[in-house]
Amino acid sequence: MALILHAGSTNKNAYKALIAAEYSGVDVKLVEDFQMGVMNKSPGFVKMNPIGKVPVLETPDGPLFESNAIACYVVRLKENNPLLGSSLIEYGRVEQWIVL
Ligand SMILES: N[C@@H](CCC(=O)N[C@@H](CS)C(=O)NCC(=O)O)C(=O)O
Repeated sequence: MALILHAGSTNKNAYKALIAAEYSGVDVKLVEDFQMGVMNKSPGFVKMNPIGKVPVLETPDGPLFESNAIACYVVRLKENNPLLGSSLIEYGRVEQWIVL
């Protein structure tokens, strides 16, 4: 079953998770008919992210916010995912691009 990502379809921060998902073979879908400034301010959304910002990913273990954290979570869902690197220098290089 797909993990649901809360954000609009043109949100650049949501693209990080969607691209990571595509490269990792993980099923992530944007929530339908997202309306910025409306849905992300609803009580249900604020329970998922108290600062009311997108993206937020619904996971089986609860919601996750911050796009970099979401992208890393998605990548780690695939065992031995080469996107994570396989040596200290590769881990560092992955990290350096994530925090930019
Ligand atoms: N550092 C956050 C930034 C989140 C963020 O600023 N999202 C904007 C849209 S790109 C937002 O939800 N703005 C709505 C608001 O501030 O009310 C991330 O990478 O997820």
